[in-house]
Amino acid sequence: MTLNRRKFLTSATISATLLALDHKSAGAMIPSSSPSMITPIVISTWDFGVAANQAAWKVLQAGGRSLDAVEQGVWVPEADPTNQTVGYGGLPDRDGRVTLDACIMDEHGNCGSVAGLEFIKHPISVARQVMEKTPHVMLVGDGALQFALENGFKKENLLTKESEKAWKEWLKTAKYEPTMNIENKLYDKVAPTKLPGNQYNHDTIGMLAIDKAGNISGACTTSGMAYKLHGRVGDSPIIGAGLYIDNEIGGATSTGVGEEVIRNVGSFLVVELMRQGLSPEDACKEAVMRIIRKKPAIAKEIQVGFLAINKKGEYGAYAIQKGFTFAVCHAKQNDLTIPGKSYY
Ligand code: SD4
Repeated sequence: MTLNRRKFLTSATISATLLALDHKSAGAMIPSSSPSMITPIVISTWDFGVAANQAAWKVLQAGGRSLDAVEQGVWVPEADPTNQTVGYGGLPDRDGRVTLDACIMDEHGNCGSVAGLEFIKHPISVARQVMEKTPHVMLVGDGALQFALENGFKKENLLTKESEKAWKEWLKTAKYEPTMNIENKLYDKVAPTKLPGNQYNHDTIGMLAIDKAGNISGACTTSGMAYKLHGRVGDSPIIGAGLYIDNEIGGATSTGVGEEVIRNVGSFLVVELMRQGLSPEDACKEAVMRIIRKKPAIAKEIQVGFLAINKKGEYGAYAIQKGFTFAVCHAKQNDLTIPGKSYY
């Protein structure tokens, strides 16, 4: 990808028209005369979304269901011990316990969720089983663990040496800064994925996919805020906050300081705004603006980002701070991370 094209991508809402372009001929960007639906497609938050999307793409390309695609896609960061914000290797809470939050939602409006789940590497799959095997939506803490073990999940230590070391270092001052927006402060100096993991205190993977049948599903999974109070639950496992899918309209997911996303029921809001006719990026922007308008002083200090896709496969993102990235994968593009737009 040339610089010109990258610049173009960063400054334009990515639309079906744009994606119908010939991706090999940078600079010669002639829109296709008949923009069509960009499906199948998968998009996900942050740079680690690139590898996750590739796993999801295998399912989509083979004609599989978007629900399987998003589950298998987010397995990648969940299983990665070097990723200290999702799954195995996630930074612990202030008591040194790795507690995971995840949720999943399908094209029928079915959904499942776990919060504060310990010792299970793939909370997204437990969330899926909550959806498929119980009449409930959400299981938390010990109950979620009990359910996982009863359903064949293996109990594992999720606290890696690196994350334990980072936590012990943190204990020296035990300063809890949930509002810190680290990627913004360091983004200009070094790409986020190049930072030593323990310099992050948050980053969730939210993934949205549309399959060949045109059906939309989403998944969201995280270890939440590093060094949070034990028992704290963020937006990521909460349907409507961290993730929402409406198969008639589209889907949305969020990342950043979960408390503000919950307060504004962020992902549901984005989907409803798309229902009213806003583009995915404009819907994400309006959801971000609600947070900023309600708490301008706090908003300056925190990061919240939304990512959305509509039924046509058009997508967009918007964040309070710069530094938010997302990854896109479809038939013509499979490894690009595009900086999302931001308010500041
Ligand atoms: C939370 N939203 O627990 C999650 C953390 C995170 O990007 O996203 N980070 O509040």
